[in-house]
Amino acid sequence: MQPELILWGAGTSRTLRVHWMIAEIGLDAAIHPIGPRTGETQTAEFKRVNPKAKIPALSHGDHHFSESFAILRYLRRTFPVLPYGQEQKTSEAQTHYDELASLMLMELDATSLYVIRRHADLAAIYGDAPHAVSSAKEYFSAQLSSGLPGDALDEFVWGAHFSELDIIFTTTLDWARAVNISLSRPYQSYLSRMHARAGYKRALITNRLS
Ligand SMILES: N[C@@H](CCC(=O)N[C@@H](CS)C(=O)NCC(=O)O)C(=O)O
Repeated sequence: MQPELILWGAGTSRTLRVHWMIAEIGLDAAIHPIGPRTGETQTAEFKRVNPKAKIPALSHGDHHFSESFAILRYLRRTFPVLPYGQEQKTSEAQTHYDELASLMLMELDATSLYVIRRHADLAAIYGDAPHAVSSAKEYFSAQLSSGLPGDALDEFVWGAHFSELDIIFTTTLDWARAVNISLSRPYQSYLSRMHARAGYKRALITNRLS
């Protein structure tokens, strides 16, 4: 019997990432749609899964994982359904993957979008800091256009095949749009292509908070 797969979390762009990968691979997972800042991440049951008390998290049998990117990689590796292209297998391509992942997670997500979330939406907790918010928006745009120029963006963000980096990049751009960071046409076209994927559409449904 296969170990049970449980996805913990719904309602955020980070949880959407895991819902999307599960849909792309076609996995049958139980979903516990606990939401952010509802107290549901603070239960003893959930802290046994993720002591950091954050969503998303994934249980696979007795194994528990956190961090959206790590979970995407785990799922892709464990259920090898999504193909790799030859162009993605070289050492140079793998290093480019690492570069893109670092840019998306560290510069675009943590340094820019999460600063905006903390000091705008969550200002009551972390402090109102309009200058930090406006400079984080400028920083996002500068890092995006220099690290991932729109005119160099092909069908997918890495190589000629869909990958977990498309999931990270799409959810990052969606989040940027939601906080009114304007995106130039090539990024918007990329988003339209990704939004048309069946896996993305399915994930929007399963990621809803019940
Ligand atoms: N780097 C983590 C970030 C996870 C994270 O910060 N999750 C937030 C929601 S987006 C959370 O669970 N916060 C605690 C809470 O809302 O109770 C990841 O990518 O998975």
